[in-house]
Amino acid sequence: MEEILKEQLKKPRCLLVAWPGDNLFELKGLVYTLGMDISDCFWLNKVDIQPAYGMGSGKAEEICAHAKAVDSDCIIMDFELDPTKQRNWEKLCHLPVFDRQEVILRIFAERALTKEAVLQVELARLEYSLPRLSHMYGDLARQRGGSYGSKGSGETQLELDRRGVRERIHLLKKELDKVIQNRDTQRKRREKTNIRKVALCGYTNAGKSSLLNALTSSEAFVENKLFATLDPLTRKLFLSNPDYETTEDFSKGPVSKGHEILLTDTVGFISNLPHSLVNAFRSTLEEAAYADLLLIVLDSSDPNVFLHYETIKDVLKEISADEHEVIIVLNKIDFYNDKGSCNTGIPLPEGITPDENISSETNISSDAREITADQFTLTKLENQFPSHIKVSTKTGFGLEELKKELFKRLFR
Ligand SMILES: Nc1nc2c(ncn2[C@@H]2O[C@H](COP(=O)(O)OP(=O)(O)OP(=O)(O)O)[C@@H](O)[C@H]2O)c(=O)[nH]1
Ligand SMILES: [Mg+2]
Repeated sequence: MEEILKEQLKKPRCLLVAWPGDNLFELKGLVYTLGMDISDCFWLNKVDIQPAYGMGSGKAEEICAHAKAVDSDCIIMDFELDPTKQRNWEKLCHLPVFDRQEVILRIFAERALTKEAVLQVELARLEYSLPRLSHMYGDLARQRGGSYGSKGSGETQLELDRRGVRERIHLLKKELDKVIQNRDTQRKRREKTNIRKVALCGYTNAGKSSLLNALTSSEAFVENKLFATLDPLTRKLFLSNPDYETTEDFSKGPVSKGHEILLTDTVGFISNLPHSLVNAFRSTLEEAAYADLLLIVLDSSDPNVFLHYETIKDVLKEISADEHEVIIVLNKIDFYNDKGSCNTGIPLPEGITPDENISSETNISSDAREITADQFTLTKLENQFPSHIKVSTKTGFGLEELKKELFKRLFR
């Protein structure tokens, strides 16, 4: 009995496969978020693109044998697998084989809660699945999606034939258009009020929703997993005028007590977001493009924070928001010091610039994550972003300073 229970509770194990020199930290985080275990990582020693498997057949056989030797339930590639290669792999290994795009789609499918997110994710999944509709080695009972720890929204649609799927895609697009139009109307209404808008942007799990909650005393969904937020959530925030109490010079007119602004949380950024998802979430991501100022939230305790920053810049460029005024917020500063205060003052070692020596291996997700906040990362961050603001949404450290800075940037 105990054995059966153990077997049922066992997380699916996957073998990760990457190109030479690839950094697997992101895929690992995604895989943990999906509730899977990693049996091993396999780095290819050269790029040798061949039509059948995307690499030589000898290498493909070696990978299949290794997957079985380390007791894997599936194989995940850190690169894109087209439908034909995917089928070839599955025939060769008799294991499910998929790519990071499918991992991300599964995570999004698990997390979509609101109508818009559900529609967007379903559309992205169907577009991804359409060319993959043929069943795994002829077994009609086993179709893609819905196993390995994810509920796989959209699997009912996958049972439809291609035409059915195309019709469903058409319908979804029409429905989404309505939702997007609705949001545009709301946005235009907000624009008319002339109220300033600030968007929280950052890599997934940096603490954007936590910051929104801490600043506005609201309750956006927060979780130590990737892509906790799929919908933009907007809250009002009152910024007091720091000069109101102290000013004695009213010669330039009355000094206001402060101003209300709108603060919007956004979906977390990640590198190489599948194209279908970039399109699907474009309207969500575009909340940042319409803002007057961006708060770029960085997890200062994550050694990969510099790679995250590069990703943020890329995504902002893609949505034409890279010229916006920004404030860099270094969050999770409590990892450095219980009191939340942190002034390392440690100079960088000679010859090291802030961009160099980026640590490449870490698990960014949940339970498996080891916090390795090291002063070196923080010092590099301080050097790269001299006008940053340090905060901890956990201890409240830095929040008042952040509000003052926001006021200064928006109203002076
Ligand atoms: N120690 C510490 N943990 C924090 C802090 N801010 C956020 N966290 C934790 O970081 C995890 C992610 O926080 P979220 O606010 O969900 O992050 P997010 O950027 O909104 O993530 P996505 O919605 O997935 O993009 C949660 O477990 C939070 O409790 C902080 O200042 N200190
Ligand atoms: Mg969030």
